[in-house]
Amino acid sequence: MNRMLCFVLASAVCASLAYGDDHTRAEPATMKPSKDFVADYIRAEKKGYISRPCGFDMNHNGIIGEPGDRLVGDGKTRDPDADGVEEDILYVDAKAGSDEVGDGSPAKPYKTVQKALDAADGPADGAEDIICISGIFREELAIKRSGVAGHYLRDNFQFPRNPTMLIGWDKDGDGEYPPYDKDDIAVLDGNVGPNNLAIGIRTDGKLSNIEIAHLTIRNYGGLYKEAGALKLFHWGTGLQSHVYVHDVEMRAINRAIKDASARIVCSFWGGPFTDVAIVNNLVDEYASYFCRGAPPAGAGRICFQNLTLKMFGTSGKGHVTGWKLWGLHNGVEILDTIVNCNAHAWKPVGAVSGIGICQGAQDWVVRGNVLIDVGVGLQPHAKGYYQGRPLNNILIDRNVFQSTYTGWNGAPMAIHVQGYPGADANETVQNATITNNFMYTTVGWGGGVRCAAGNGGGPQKGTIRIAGNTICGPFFYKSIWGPRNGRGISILPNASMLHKQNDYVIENNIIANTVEGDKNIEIDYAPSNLVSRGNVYAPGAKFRWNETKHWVTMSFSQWKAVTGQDADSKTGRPAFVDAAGGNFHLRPEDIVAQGAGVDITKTTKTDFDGHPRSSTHLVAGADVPGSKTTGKLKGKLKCTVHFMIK
Ligand SMILES: [Ca+2]
Ligand SMILES: [Ca+2]
Ligand SMILES: [Ca+2]
Ligand SMILES: [Ca+2]
Repeated sequence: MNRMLCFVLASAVCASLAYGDDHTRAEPATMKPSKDFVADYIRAEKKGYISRPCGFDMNHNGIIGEPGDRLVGDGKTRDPDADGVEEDILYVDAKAGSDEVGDGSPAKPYKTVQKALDAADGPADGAEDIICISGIFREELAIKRSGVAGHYLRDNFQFPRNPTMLIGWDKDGDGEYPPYDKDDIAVLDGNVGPNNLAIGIRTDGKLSNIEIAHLTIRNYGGLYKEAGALKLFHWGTGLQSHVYVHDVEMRAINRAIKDASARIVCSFWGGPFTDVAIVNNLVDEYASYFCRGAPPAGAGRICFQNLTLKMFGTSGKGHVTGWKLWGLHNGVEILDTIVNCNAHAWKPVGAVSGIGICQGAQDWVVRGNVLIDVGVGLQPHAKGYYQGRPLNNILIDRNVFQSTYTGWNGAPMAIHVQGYPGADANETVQNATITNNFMYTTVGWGGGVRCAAGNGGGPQKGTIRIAGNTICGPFFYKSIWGPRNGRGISILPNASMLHKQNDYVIENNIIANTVEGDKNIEIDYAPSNLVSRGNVYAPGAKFRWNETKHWVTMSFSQWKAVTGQDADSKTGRPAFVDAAGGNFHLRPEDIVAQGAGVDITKTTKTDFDGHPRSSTHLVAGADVPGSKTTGKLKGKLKCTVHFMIK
């Protein structure tokens, strides 16, 4: 267990010292968003968890919730996937069931879920086991049987075809499942029973082809290690695969815990495992970690999509994290998900981080998410946990970062690319691409994008690209010396770093501070291969370049002269739809960002909305107005996974 490793990632508190001593500036007046763009966007674009009557696709045709998909666990249908094989369906009723005289039929259900899980006979008979539960249960469950091997493709992702299922019982037979159907109840409640881990796979080790759906898991997370809602992976030989969790509401998990690192809502300890889909689930007011672990070599094809995470800490103590994953896995996607620090509800907050992509991880896509008062951190080194390879091929695309919490004692950042002077050349971030994001704050960015990439062991490889983003101020943070100027983009590796990252591309961004003196770009050395072009900066924007004194800044014209960059960049204030409300789409009449920029279609094919970018109709910033042909997710929830092939 990597328990010493409690690094605060992108959002919070530890950066003020590293930033050095800026000159003091006035703290900006706190503004409220004039209109809640983020809330509208979440609804319109179907971000996060959406409670729905049926999340099953039993006939594997890629369409969820059709009439034929709603027969599983209805108390009648024997072959709910219509494949000609009658499944082993076992029913459990917390009130009317009996473990003594029950037989698992709908007329004579068991009383406990574990009784049904123990009675399931496994995949050898060719019929998968489906456990349907009704009532409130006070159990810690151990799934003991794999499903029948096999998968089908939906949106290019492998889902289990005939899994062992643990699902809510549609007892009223209306084709609507809990928790959406309030007439049906399927709740695992740790508050009135054993409360460490709700569902584990413990007895038989590594199991594959598992589906858990349409349940509520609440009030778990007790005194022992590996407390939480789900621990579905195990160490050992062989590959575990095809685990699918959807339409599960996880509420108040790990709330009483101060020692965070072994308390994980959805544990990713174990491995290797592949083809894991955690899709359309609610994780409401949790503490400690949502997802933590070190998926090793051979692990990958892991998709998180349409989750809503809302944090709730432990009285300002300990730390709360969305994801922290490291190890030699390849291929994780986090899509269309809301990560909400929920800071206003539990202040004073302790240490908080959103998405931590850590040492050894490669081929990640973080796309289309909404991150509220949390950020994304790339942490390639942790002392004592050497992985022997860099963070590589990390794409952070089309996300909304919103920061409105004033309580941080440091420098809020949307994206933090970290680097360590003591790390070797493998413990670094090589290729990372940051595109099409809205970074919006009412209270200040220490750095919208902060980069400290480099290492101490050898020449730094890779390129960090920051292209087509809209980063808006105020740029401001509180240090121990008082309020300071922040930055839109800062490249500030530790001064003692022997091999700093020299390859940066900064293209087509809108960087818009609101207070004169705030810095649009700050770089305290002279990267030998900086490309900066096609950007739109705020009028009066300040810059810093190759200067050890943090308070020394320069004008845009001075910056162009000393860097030799940004000849085709400009200053101006683009016409946003509603900047005060966080909506950084461009108005059609904008003439500042439209027509500015360079061709970035080799870096990114779309804009913030997934609309195509043109190589000739150039626009700076994340939004290309008037471009509306493809790319939006409408209607059904999809798992649109597109892993980069190495
Ligand atoms: Ca279907
Ligand atoms: Ca069947
Ligand atoms: Ca069976
Ligand atoms: Ca129902």
